[in-house]
Amino acid sequence: MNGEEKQQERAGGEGAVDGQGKRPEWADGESASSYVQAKRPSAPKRLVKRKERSVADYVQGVLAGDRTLLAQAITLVESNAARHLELAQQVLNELLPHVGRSIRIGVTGVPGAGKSTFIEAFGTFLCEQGHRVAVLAVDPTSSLTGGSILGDKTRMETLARNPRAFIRPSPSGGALGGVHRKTRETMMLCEAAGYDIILVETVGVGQSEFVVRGMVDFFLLLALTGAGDELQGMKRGIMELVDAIVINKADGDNKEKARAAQKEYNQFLHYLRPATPGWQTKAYTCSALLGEGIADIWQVIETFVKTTKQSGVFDDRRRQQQKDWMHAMIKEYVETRFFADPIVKEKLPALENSVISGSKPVTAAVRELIEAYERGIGGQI
Ligand SMILES: Nc1nc2c(ncn2[C@@H]2O[C@H](COP(=O)(O)OP(=O)(O)OP(=O)(O)O)[C@@H](O)[C@H]2O)c(=O)[nH]1
Ligand SMILES: [Mg+2]
Repeated sequence: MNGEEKQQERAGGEGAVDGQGKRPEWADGESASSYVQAKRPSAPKRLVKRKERSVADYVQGVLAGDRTLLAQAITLVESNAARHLELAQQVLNELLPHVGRSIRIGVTGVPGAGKSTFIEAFGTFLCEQGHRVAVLAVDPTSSLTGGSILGDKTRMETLARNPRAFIRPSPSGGALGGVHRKTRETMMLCEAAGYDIILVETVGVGQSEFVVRGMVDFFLLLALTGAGDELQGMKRGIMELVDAIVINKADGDNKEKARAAQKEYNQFLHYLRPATPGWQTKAYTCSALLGEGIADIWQVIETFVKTTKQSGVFDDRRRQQQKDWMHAMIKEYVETRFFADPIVKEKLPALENSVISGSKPVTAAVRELIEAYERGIGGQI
């Protein structure tokens, strides 16, 4: 058990459950907007026993950099219970003036690329440079498998013990949209607690890359040698999203191959539209295991931040990200409301059948359903 888990354990509260990879009872895997349905799970005993903290407790604790309170505040924003949502939003509102002053870095790559090893080496290096580092995760698989990419804290043992670092396993959020909100809000809490570098790890599958691109300043792809195969395949999409490609495991016999891959990637990148205006995405090599090339990558990121802050691209992106996040949440909310509506539930199966059998055009069926829904809402007001 590492330091953070011990602290959470001592706290004996919400924080304690997460470190063990178990779900709090009230985190029932609903999407973020399901509070709206006013489904209110009964309070679990563990929470009743301890005096509930006030908004001021959380705010003061987080601002003071108290790790136990930070962990509990994160558990609060991760909760799907309606009363926790209200409290969490009050806490976030108070902390708003203290968020945003970090560099947010996303790390993606196929399983086994060395993301955890890289974050361990990179995070430790940054701590040595005087930074405070928070490590979060967006895990598209956790809702399916019950696992967590940061469940394997053993691979980040050194960093987990570092008092300047804070590692948080991925939230059990159900739909990716829910995970998205939770990770964004966790990021805000970590910033308010004084962490000036936020590292977000994600496995490069499905939609998670887009989600992470939408919440970070700098996005890094960890790749392996054998670039040729990847270049042929669908990896092109991800290459257009990232600000750097780092070929990991450039050590031992693999060193030469890594250099060759770097060259190949660079040639290919030359023809792609860069992910960030005014910044040429390039390939680099490193050995996360030996810690080689890690300092160089930090230099690349520092140059990126300087360049994009000067050009205004850095702040533009942050503003756009806020707006996109807002729109994504509205969509999620409206969609949940729509499909939970009794009229929609009643009419949908028959309309689906008529579309499948070809007796009604899709557009007509959709209009009929939406009109019925809107009439229903009209009736309620
Ligand atoms: N030789 C060498 N091995 C490495 C390097 N980085 C990681 N590895 C090894 O590669 C394996 C996978 O590393 P992880 O850091 O767990 O990879 P990951 O991308 O986090 O994997 P998932 O969490 O499963 O997605 C481990 O056995 C590491 O020891 C490196 O720079 N050089
Ligand atoms: Mg990992």
